[in-house]
Amino acid sequence: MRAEYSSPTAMPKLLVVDDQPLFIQTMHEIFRDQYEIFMARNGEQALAQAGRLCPDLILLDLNMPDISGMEVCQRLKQNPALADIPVLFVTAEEDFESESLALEAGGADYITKPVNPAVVRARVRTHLTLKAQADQLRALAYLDGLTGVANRRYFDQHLDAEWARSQRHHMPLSLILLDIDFFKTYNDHLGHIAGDQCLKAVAGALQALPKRGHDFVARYGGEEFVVLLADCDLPCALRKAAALQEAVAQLAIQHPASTVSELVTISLGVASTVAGAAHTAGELLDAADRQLYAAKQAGRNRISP
Ligand code: GH3
Ligand code: MG
Ligand code: MG
Ligand code: MG
Repeated sequence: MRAEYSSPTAMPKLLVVDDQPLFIQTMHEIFRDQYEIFMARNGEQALAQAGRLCPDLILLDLNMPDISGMEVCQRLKQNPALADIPVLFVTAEEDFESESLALEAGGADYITKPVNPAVVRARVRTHLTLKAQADQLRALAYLDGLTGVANRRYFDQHLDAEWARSQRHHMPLSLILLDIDFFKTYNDHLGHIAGDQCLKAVAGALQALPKRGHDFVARYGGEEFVVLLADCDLPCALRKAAALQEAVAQLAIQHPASTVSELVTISLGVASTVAGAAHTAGELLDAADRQLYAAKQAGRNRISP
């Protein structure tokens, strides 16, 4: 799942794929007032454009000289980053066998040429609405409402998947658990609204750090966050932890009630599969939790080990 959604105010992006320039022209005339139109003349171009633009919807011809529309659709559906884009086939093939195969391949709809402008418009609108609703539901299910980072449920799923992947490929996996220091007194002194703003700012700083391929930030609970680092050993994770601590320091949020700094600080616990020899994903989490506790005990605003 992508954690980013196109803004509802932006014009939706339509990718029109057809080997006939005249057909692309027709679609352009039908849709240009409501959507941003991109075009591709063959399957290869379609896949490249889809990857680059991540369009909101694709109108896809079935018969094209190089890669067939069917294969383009299958390849889109195999790519997790593109699989959710609705693909509407638009074709002169009127037989039910082509139609059922196209729907089997993951097509959301099947429209026959010559198209009726009102019908194709209505179908496109329907599929865009369904897509927007699905995106909203996914955001509700997987993202934390306050901070916008992944929630605990998404993290739990992701941890299981990354644990399995690291075992399969014999790669290290590391985890950083971090917690805002003296956050209760922050709330007590400045109020809950300021507390919420502080949580948002900290989450934003964690998320904004440059990421390697599979780094994953989630809100673990209250004022606790977790960062999962795939293919990263303990020294790598400790460097990342130092960067996170520095990123929060750079926010320079005043904390009048803290006894370790005049600014908001975090404590971080780091655990890694190789160094800690955890046998399950749960053991890795427990190890990071023990390290976080150690960082708190040692005086806060620090990284353990
Ligand atoms: P420590 O340094 O040991 O972590 O102390 P602490 O005060 O940060 O820890 P404690 O667990 O006692 O307090 C956590 C506080 O976080 C209490 C709770 O009200 C606050 N908190 C949790 N979630 C939210 C939230 O969504 N918004 C706000 N404003 N506060 C929250
Ligand atoms: Mg064609
Ligand atoms: Mg705390
Ligand atoms: Mg806490």
